[in-house]
Amino acid sequence: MFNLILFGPPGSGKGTQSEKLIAKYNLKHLSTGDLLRSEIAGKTQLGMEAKKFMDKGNLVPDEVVIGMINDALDNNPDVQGFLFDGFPRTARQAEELDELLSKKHTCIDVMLALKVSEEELVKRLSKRGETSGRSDDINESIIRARIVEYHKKTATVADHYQKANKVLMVEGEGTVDEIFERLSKEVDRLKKLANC
Ligand code: B4P
Repeated sequence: MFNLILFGPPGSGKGTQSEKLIAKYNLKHLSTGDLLRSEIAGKTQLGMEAKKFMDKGNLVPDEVVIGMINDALDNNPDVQGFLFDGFPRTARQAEELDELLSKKHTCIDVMLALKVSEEELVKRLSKRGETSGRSDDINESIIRARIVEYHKKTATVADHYQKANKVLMVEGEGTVDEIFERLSKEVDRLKKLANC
């Protein structure tokens, strides 16, 4: 298996680049943001609970997202690898993910971390908010709250994988194709090493 985490602040291009990476490398895409939005669309109890946090730009409680990832791993036993997008987002989520993968005799091969300036993040998300209908993109104060939440709780997740020497920083500004090329170059190199 080849398992990768695409990491970065809100608006850094995780969702955008994930779509291209899963197609090229035949990976199963696990986006906790997408999973949560589909629960909201289905008006499930989990979705209604999660919405309260998401609408304020806060993270959803760990138990909820860890449970979703656990189910997704169990439901996809025969894939060539996973691309985790927007997960893990807290130190606890990272520890739980390592444990879940180790039970399946695999691990994270690499964390590719997109580097983007705060002004560019706000610009991209505000632009998306004009058309996406996403309640967390509609005003700048919620977008900034998500960035604060990232610095408070999520940035530390990179330290967790840094200890195992698994983090690679990638410049996340430029055109979508330029960034995809940078990411692909790293994946091509790392796939040959296949750690897990
Ligand atoms: P996510 O769905 O993960 O949303 P996101 O952080 O905004 O990133 P996304 O992937 O959607 O955007 P992208 O950067 O691709 O999370 C939403 C919420 O769900 C969180 O705030 C939280 O409440 C909750 N949540 C999710 N996972 C959780 C977890 N594990 N634990 C707790 N809570 C969780 O793109 C942004 C925009 O930039 C797009 O419009 C795109 O077109 C544009 N763009 C991309 N690349 C560009 C480029 N190179 N140039 C210009 N624009 C670009």
